[in-house]
Amino acid sequence: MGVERPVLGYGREVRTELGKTSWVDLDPAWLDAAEADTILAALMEEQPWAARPIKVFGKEVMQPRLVAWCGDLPYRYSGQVLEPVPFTPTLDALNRRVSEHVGVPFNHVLLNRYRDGQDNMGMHADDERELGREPIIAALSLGVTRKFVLRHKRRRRWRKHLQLTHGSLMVMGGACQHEFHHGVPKQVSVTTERINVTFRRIVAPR
Ligand SMILES: O=C(O)CCC(=O)C(=O)O
Repeated sequence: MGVERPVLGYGREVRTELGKTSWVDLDPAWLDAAEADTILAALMEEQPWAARPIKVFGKEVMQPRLVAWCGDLPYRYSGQVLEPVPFTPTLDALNRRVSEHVGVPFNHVLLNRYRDGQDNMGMHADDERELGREPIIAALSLGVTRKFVLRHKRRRRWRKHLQLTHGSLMVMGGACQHEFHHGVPKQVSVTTERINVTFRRIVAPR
């Protein structure tokens, strides 16, 4: 089981309790703008960005965004397998820093690149068995601000909207992946790019 209450170090983050057992933390300026710019430019340049298919209700469709990843172990989600890929120096340094900050030894990094507001991520939960019972998921946002939606799985009218800004770090924990779906909706007014770097700990490879 993951660490229940990460001790975050910068003092700006805001915890939102999502009921009794789930929570989300958001530090809107975990990286300052200059550092966020540098990391964004490095990831744009270094990563082998690819469009990949996933299975949605048993049907293969292209993901409406580009992806890249690295990690020591395979990660399976939405009918695809992300095979192990060595960490680049940029992502190794970032992974160590986020792991230390959150207090979880993350070993998998998934990057999503939203080319503009048409690119999006459907509502889903990161509840794969290999992430353990109550996974802590951290996500660094770089580039244009996008809206992030959390929606209760059963009480679907219950929603929370967060604005994920350049350099922000969001952490979801507790029972969040069991009780809530999350996603990044289309925003047609957005014309520039965003990268989201998501940190996971794979504890039980299938
Ligand atoms: O881009 C985001 O903020 C969401 C990423 C996400 O939900 C995921 O990688 O599972």
